[in-house]
Amino acid sequence: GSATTAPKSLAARSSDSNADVTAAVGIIMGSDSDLPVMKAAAEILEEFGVPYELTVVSAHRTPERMVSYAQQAYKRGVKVIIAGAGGAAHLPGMVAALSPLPVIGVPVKGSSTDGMDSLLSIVQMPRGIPVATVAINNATNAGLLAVRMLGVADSQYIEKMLKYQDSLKDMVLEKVEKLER
Ligand code: RP5
Repeated sequence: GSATTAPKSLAARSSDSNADVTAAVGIIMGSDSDLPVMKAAAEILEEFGVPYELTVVSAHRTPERMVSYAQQAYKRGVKVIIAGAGGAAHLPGMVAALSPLPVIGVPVKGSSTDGMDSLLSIVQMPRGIPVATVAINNATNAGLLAVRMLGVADSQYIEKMLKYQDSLKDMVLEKVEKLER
């Protein structure tokens, strides 16, 4: 295919989309072992009706794929990239270096250092190349932050976010009511 055509594994998804829809958010991760954490971002995007794509791109094991993904994503219409990785987590920062898009980094907790290795690898970016880093394993917040970014240009997401925030408030108030009963 041409340079701006998505690989087959990158067909946009969301509950109410067909395969021709352009993904607004690209979710990438260093390994399929990151999927149990990263799927929370996909669940949020499903909930908000955001077309997204999801795939594995490894900075260390598939460096050329990382370069082409990062260089092509904006040309294919992707607006925000969510990148998750564990350990020596170079993927989010390298993708931010190669792409003009906002990159949200998700530090994925590994087995040896409680995710601190990944957190510090992702958050300590040099001036000039930002990565918006969420908490360790908090792919939910990465999804929500992506929705807020899309809200800048698409007010349906602002409306949906206001409702989501209301639902969080209701949830807490219900618990308070039960506690105080
Ligand atoms: C990182 O190494 C990946 O993002 C993953 O979190 C970690 C381990 O990968 P696997 O050895 O499980 O494939 O690059």
